[in-house]
Parts: sequence; C-alpha cells; structure tokens
Amino acid sequence: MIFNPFSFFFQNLFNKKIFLDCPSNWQIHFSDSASPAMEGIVNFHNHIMIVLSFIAFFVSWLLITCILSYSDDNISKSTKFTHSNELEIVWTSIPALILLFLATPSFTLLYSMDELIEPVINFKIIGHQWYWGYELSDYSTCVTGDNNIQYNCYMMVLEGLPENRKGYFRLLETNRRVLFPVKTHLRLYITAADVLHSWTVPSFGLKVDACPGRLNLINLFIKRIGLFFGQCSEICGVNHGFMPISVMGVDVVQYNSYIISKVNWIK
Ligand SMILES: [Cu+2]
Repeated sequence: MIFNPFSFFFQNLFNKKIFLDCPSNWQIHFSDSASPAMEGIVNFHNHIMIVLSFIAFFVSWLLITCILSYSDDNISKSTKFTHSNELEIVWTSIPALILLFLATPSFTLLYSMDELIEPVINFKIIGHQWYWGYELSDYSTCVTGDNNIQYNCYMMVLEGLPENRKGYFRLLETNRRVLFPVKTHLRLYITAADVLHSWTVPSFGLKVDACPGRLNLINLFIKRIGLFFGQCSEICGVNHGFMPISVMGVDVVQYNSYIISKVNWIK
C-alpha cells in the first residue's frame, strides 16, 4: 500500500488517515487490491506465475538437452524419436491438461465478476472527449425538482493544483473526486457520449469499455477506504492520456452526509 506522508489534504479531509493507491515510479507489480474482484485477479496471477515458471524451466531444460544430446554425431539416438506416436500423444495431452487445470479458476473468477447482486446505489459514468461525467439519479424520486447529482471531472493541470503541490499526483488529479461508499454494493453503468473510452481503476480490478449508445454494467464492492486512481484505457483522441479518474472510497456515514448536503429533500 502506498502511503504518502505529504498528503495532509487527504488526511484532514475527514479527519482520518486515507491511504493512496496510485502508481509509483518503476512499478511492475499490481496496485493494492481494494475489491474482491482485484483480490481474485492478483491471486490468479500468482497461481499462474508458479505454473508458468515450471513450464518455462521444463521447456528450457528440454530444449537445451535436445541441442546437447542429439546432434549429427549421434543420429542413431535421435532417430528413435522421429515420428513417434507415443511422444506426440504425450506432448499434446500434457499441455491440454495444464490448460484445463488453469481454465477452472480462470472461468470461476470471470463469472464471479459478472454476478448480479442487488445494488444499493447506481452510478452512471459517461466518457467524453476528454473528461468523465458522473450521474447519480437514485434520489430523484425523493427530492424536489430535477436534483440528479451530476458533475464532470476534468484533469487538473499543474497550474490548477494548490500552491503546495506535495501530495498531488501529476496527470492523475481531477478537479473533483468521485465519492463511492465502501462496503456497499454499487452498480456502475458506463457509457460514452462521443467515441469509445474505457473506465479503468486498477485497484478495483475494473476496466469497462464506454461505448456510445450502449450501457455497460458492472458491479463494484470497495473493501476499504482510500483514494484510487485510474485512467482512460481506450485510445479516444489527442487528450486520451489526460482524462484521469480519481475515486474516493469513503465510509457510508460520510457518503450519506455528502448526499444529504447535496440534495433538496422533500419536507
Ligand atoms: Cu481515452
């Protein structure tokens, strides 16, 4: 988990320490997982890497042994193996079995992500050239007038950041953060207004294409409080690299107080 000691702003926001999940320099590993889906992905990756190491080791050993043992000098030895049916069966069935062995956890993970769980809150996320728009219309029936919570998140350029830039992340900060409650089943509807985009937050294990004229649906369950960053992951034009996503996972109580402050409730 990446913790930025300079992030006074985030620490003070709710008078709580908030961990940061942003990419670090030369990072080669995954972001820390914040959702069951991402935990599954990381575990599956580790599982595959073990199998992969054994295969790589075995194939290299086989290759080197073949090169060293079977040369023009001892052709009598190698001719025993040419057009060998037994060998063909073995080297076809073993990889097939390995693939089967890997397919089971892979499909389990894939379908567990698609599981339909009755959501508590629905969010609509709209990709634009080049910013993300968010809509929350769950409360439209219990408020006065047209009170959908709706806002757009634009990237903050360095000039837009406060004087003391410590704790801010270049090309990842947006003018406002999306607030998601933690430990709550959320459903995200993702679409685009113009061209293809992709709403991606590595810590959640989410990467959902935003297609114009189509609503893509995904469930999200955030397990811990934090500040999560992501970027558009579908080439969408010149400013594709400048439409980041910053999501804040907050307590349900904090989230509710935010909603109460935003909405004009029917008295
Ligand atoms: Cu893009």
